[in-house]
Amino acid sequence: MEKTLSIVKPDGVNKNLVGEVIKRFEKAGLRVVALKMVQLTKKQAEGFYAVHKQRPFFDSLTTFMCSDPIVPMVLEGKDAIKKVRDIMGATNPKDAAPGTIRKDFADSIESNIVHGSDGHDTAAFEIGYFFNATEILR
Ligand code: FUP
Repeated sequence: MEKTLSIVKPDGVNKNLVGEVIKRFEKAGLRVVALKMVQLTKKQAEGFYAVHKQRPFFDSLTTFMCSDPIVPMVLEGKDAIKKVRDIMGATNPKDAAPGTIRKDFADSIESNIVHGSDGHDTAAFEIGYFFNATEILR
């Protein structure tokens, strides 16, 4: 069993897609083991995306991520990290495969509805960024 972090981003929350995103994960056999709604500060968004600090889109991305509430969640299941990324689709919705969340709902490479951890180390960091041990089902 593997755990990963996903986030319904501000555009997903504003488009009323919280349930749709969770439904797609659950249909794939993933289990929600932690869930909350929060609005990040700019500093918190910058901390979450610290790996992208040098990238040209960093300021715009972190401003977007704190613009409205988000719904972070921990998902558990076999190959959870890869499953979530397959269900999300490519970062740029123009490149995303049919039937993926980003292909179906995203407006742009920045406003792309959903986040998913891209590896074991990032999953551990990102889960810990939003949830403490007592908030995750065991
Ligand atoms: P992903 O793992 O698919 O979310 O993509 P990345 O980790 O490469 O990028 C994180 C976020 O930065 C993306 F979800 C959206 C944003 N981004 C841009 O705004 N512009 C870019 O050119 C690349 C990423």
